[in-house]
Amino acid sequence: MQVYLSLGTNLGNKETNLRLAILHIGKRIGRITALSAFYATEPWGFQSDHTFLNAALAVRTRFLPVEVLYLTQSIEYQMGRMRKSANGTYHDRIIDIDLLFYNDWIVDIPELKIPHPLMHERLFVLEPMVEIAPEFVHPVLNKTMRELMQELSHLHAI
Ligand code: PH2
Ligand code: MG
Ligand code: MG
Repeated sequence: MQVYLSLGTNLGNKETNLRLAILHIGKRIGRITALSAFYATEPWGFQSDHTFLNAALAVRTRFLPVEVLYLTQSIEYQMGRMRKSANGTYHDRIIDIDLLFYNDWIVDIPELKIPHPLMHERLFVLEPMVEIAPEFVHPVLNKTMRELMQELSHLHAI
């Protein structure tokens, strides 16, 4: 089973936060088969003085989607994340680990949506995904990461 994860942090030593999360993911979720560079990005969807560092990675895992979710939440908690985003209100955070894709599966239950419902609107997710999996096809939109990023870049240029 292959899962794509997105990482984000905008508090503390951001590079250390990403490296530590990656270490935990490798130990607890599965073998990391691809890792993007770390991208410095502006806060998206909320106001903050703290800019982000974002990355994406591919993990080979034996766990099911909900199990991966619990593991990522456990890692976030272990790393000291306090407040979670609720109903579209975002907060500064030490670490955020989001599930983007799980094979080509579609998961739609209250606690988990896969593919991540906003990923195609976020350059901070698409840019690292294009780096590690440009030809990966979004199973709902039926477009590659490269195509989704081109579409989004055009929207931003208008
Ligand atoms: N995560 C959010 C909301 N806004 N902006 C950036 N640049 N990077 C993020 O990881 C991010 C965000 C919700 O989780
Ligand atoms: Mg998030
Ligand atoms: Mg999250």
